[in-house]
Amino acid sequence: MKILSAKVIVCSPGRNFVTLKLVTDQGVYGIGDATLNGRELAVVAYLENHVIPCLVGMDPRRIEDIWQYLYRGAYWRRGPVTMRAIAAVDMALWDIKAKLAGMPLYQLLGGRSRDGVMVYGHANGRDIAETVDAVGQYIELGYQAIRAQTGVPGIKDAYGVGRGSLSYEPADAALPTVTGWDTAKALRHVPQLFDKLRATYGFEHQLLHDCHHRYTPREAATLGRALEPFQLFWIEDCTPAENQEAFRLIRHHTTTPLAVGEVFNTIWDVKDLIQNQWIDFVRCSVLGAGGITHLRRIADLAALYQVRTGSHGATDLSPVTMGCALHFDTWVPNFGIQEYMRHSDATDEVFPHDYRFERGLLYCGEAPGHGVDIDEALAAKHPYQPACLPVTRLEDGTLWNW
Ligand code: EZ4
Ligand code: CO
Repeated sequence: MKILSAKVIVCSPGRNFVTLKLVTDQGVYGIGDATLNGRELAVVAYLENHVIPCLVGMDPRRIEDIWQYLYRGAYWRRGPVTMRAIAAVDMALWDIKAKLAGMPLYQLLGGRSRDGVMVYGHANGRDIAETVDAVGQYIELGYQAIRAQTGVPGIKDAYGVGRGSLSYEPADAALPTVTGWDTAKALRHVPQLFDKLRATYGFEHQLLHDCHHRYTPREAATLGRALEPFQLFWIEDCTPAENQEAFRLIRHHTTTPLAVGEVFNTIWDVKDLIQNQWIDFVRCSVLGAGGITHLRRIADLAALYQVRTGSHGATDLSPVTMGCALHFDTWVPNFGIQEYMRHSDATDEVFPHDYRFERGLLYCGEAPGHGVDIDEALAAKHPYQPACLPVTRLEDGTLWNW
């Protein structure tokens, strides 16, 4: 059995997606997601110039060997471009293998560990009152877990705040939008949001908050302590994690659960965090961390240290990644939670899928494979639109972490 051909499909049904399609000589095909938000065309070039020429003619059943070939064989290891290209191939190969077996993907991973997958939605508002209303809307939709972000007085476009609707799309312009940040203001304001949310809705629902790499370790520890009375499910990316040891200080000063990992590419990015139990949730995704083959290694390491998964699932991860993630989450024993930022109707139409939302849980389908396809004719009607993530500057003009 051979990979006959491969192609990269770039489309923009409301936002950009890069999709890989692998076709075998037996007619079975597989689909993978290769989207790298704001840097999409770098992965397209990597796949077209450096991966696809090697893949054609290979045996698609050799998933592990192909993974090693693309990782070790590149000599240049890791990084978001390489690892997303590998992830796309890996998703497509698992899709093919599961279709050949006539089974939904989770069966190949080891079978079902749960009925459905708890997801969290994104509530946001320009001020605390708007965010409280937005959380209420998610509760009415049946969500059990909700991430809450709010505008902060004196900060221009604080992270995670949309422009008048429930969802928000950070990659909003062809060149980066400039947003603002002020840690002192955020540290005073964010605890007031969660105080109000608990006073309004009680403690039944899980509440989460994304700090988006903005705080220093000491500031993050201060925030974690201030939020302890409100019993959050986690604070996410509370400090940048190139230096994993930065989490030691935070961990030793607060019992608020810590989550990190959406920008990580490999197990090496989380090794110290996991082995020292400095975090509670590892947020690597199938797309970001080299596909199912590599993510299961991360999850297995995490399980040894009672760290649970909390897969990244923003709108820049296509329905293909969501399909793979839900099969993975349905199997993985140390599952924590799955992020679920709903895709637009236009995106859902381009990527027909069989997962479904019910009472706060997502359920993967039972179709053979990962259950997500691409309608190529429809995709062709949505051509690529350059779109960048924003940058952040402090009040004095200093560039900060977006
Ligand atoms: O900013 O995926 O938890 N979710 C997030 C996302 C990220 C985007 C970046 O492409 O932090 O909204
Ligand atoms: Co995040």
